[in-house]
Amino acid sequence: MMQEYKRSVCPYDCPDACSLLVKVENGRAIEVVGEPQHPITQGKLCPKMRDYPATVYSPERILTPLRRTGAKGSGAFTPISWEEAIASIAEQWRGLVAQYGGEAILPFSYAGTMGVVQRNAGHAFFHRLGASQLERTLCSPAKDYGWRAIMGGTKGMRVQETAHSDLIVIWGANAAATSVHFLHFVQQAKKKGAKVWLIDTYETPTAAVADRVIRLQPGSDAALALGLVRLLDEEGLSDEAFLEEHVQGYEKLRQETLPDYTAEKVAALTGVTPQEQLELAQALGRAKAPLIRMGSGMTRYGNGAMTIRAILCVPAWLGAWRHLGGGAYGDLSTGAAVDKDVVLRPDLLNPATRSININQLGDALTKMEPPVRSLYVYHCNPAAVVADQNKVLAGLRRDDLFTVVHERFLTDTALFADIVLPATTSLEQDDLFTCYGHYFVQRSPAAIDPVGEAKSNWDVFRLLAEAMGFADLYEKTAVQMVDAVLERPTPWLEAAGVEKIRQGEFAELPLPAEYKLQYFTPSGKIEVWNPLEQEPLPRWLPPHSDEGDLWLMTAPSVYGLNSSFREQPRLMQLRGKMSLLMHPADAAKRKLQDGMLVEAWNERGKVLFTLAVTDKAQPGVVVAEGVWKLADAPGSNTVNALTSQRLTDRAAGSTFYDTKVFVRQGM
Ligand SMILES: Nc1nc2c(c(=O)[nH]1)N[C@H]1C(S)=C(S)[C@@H](COP(=O)(O)OP(=O)(O)OC[C@H]3O[C@@H](n4cnc5c(=O)[nH]c(N)nc54)[C@H](O)[C@@H]3O)O[C@H]1N2
Ligand SMILES: Nc1nc2c(c(=O)[nH]1)N[C@H]1C(S)=C(S)[C@@H](COP(=O)(O)OP(=O)(O)OC[C@H]3O[C@@H](n4cnc5c(=O)[nH]c(N)nc54)[C@H](O)[C@@H]3O)O[C@H]1N2
Ligand SMILES: [Mo]
Repeated sequence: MMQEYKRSVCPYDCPDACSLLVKVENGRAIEVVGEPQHPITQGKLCPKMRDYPATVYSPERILTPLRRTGAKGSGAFTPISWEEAIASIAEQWRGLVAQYGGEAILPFSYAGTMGVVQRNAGHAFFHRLGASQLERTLCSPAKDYGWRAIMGGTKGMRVQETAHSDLIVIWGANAAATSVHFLHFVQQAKKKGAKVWLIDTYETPTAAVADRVIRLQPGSDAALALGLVRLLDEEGLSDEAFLEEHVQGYEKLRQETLPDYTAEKVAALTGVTPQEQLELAQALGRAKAPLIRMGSGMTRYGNGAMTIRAILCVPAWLGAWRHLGGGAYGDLSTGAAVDKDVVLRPDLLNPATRSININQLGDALTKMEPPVRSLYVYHCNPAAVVADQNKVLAGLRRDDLFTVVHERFLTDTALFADIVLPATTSLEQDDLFTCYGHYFVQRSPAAIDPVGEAKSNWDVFRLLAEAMGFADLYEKTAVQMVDAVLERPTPWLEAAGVEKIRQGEFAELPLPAEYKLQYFTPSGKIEVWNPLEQEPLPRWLPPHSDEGDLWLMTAPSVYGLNSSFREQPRLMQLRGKMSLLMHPADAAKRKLQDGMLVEAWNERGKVLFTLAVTDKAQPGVVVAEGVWKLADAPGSNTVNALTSQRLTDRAAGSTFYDTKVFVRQGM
């Protein structure tokens, strides 16, 4: 019996980007474990990845290309060969390009796999084709924008530093679901006596690690942050020397903004009592190394970027950056470590081609002129994960839309395809991973052969390029592409040790000593006042919000990742029913009972849920965890039928949480 352990990296869209060991026996992956030597993974995996072979060898994997034989969405398909599939796509596209130009075709991808080569495999192809561009702002670009507006190009903190903090505020992150390895460092800090505060809109599973939970009104965080800054001043807890030396415009914020944020006004906006505000301000002000870990929750609103700017005033006022373990971080940016242009080929892009925002697919497919006539979806499931589901589905139903979906499973999107192409999982493909939650880089060689006739993103674009007459763009194999990226190391990657990475070891990108006191902004200071911004000072802005008497939080599930992981029955069992969490007072007001079928509705749609009455929800805010598949839903829609195509204040991001609904008994 041939048995060996192979190195791999978790490909999912998660800040932890775990290093994996795959036990391969006779060519089959029989077990996947976390790499014990990796300082972040620490040998542990989340509940989703503990049985990754159940995903890889799921009986639901698509094994061959398929052609649609019934109505769109019906799921009637027949197997075809790769030759036939590629030839049909090329024929359709040649016709569309000749008649309407390349812009009639829209590529649609997001983050099914995070690797440098496979994630970006289609860019060169679609640039050359002259296809419409996709503005990929589905996740949390407002968070990055807010960071840059205050901190410029300053790098985020190393997650390991969390262990040295004595006061950790987890702000708008359900880390128990979305970043369990960050929680290792929180636990380490707690062992040394650190206190943990959680700021969220409901009592999430992360509350289990928190000493204090603050539940605030959705979209109100900027008011809380500015109120805290004002209280720090009032209590004499501000670090004047730090402000003087390192913070641009702090006097302006003091004079022009802070007087508005009295504890009473903040309480009215946020629902956080003046007493709680004071306790949090005192805890922050008295801590030696206070740390704020920012999730994405408060950034998926019409005021998302401004909210981050306001929150980042708090560590500046505390001088938290001086101390090991102190400061703040959200997503880290390691993208600059590798020269992605080898893959992305921006030189092939005609910048005049139209650009379509990923969050506005519904409008793009139903209203846009000249129309999108073909959609090519890869490693993304827009029918489930993109806002305004009814519009997206209406678009996908169009008979004149030629849709191709490259997928591992028959997702809600794949069900609408004219042609489905089978995709490999990460164990079956070569790639290179940077990440957004720590500073490690690692390559991930294929550990097993493709299951069935599945092909990787890169390999499909090789075939398509050949069929379209530009094979020259895709001469290299995926593994040669990984090598090509590593052959042109940036100085930062060089410093991590390229040879090690080439050999398949993980390596950490180094940060400069004193990195928390060097600010890569035009002034060299933390720019609380940023003259390049239309609004140079942060303030609380109202979110978009809708008609509706309850806020709807469309939060992540511990047992899924966006729409992924439905194929593992164990995880689906742990997830339970597709529920709506509601506070007992809200349920009583509507004469609703636990376990009842209820309908959440607003101007965009209605979705049936099983009601879960719980005081984990606060009055006025209901919660739906996870993105479900239509077939598993009690009604004919899932949660994104309620969310909107509106964008964030900056960076054109998604506003999933900026949603209100009415709720009544369902039928
Ligand atoms: N298990 C699991 N892991 C995942 C994912 C998943 O779906 N499931 N998704 C992955 C992806 S794509 C991403 S981007 C990351 C996301 O990870 P994070 O960036 O950490 O964001 P979330 O954990 O989604 O945080 C959302 C939290 O914010 C809260 N929230 C909503 N509105 C507000 C508000 O106005 N103020 C405050 N303070 N809180 C608010 C929500 O209730 C929720 O608990 O996680 C990744 N990991
Ligand atoms: N209501 C609500 N909606 C949300 C969110 C929310 O919090 N609430 N979160 C949003 C966020 S933060 C994000 S990032 C998006 C994520 O949205 P998506 O990027 O669409 O993520 P997934 O739902 O995980 O779907 C990824 C798909 O890619 C497929 N896949 C995986 N690997 C490969 C591969 O190598 N090749 C190919 N071709 N396919 C592959 C998987 O089978 C899966 O169906 O969802 C967003 N949608
Ligand atoms: Mo995301």
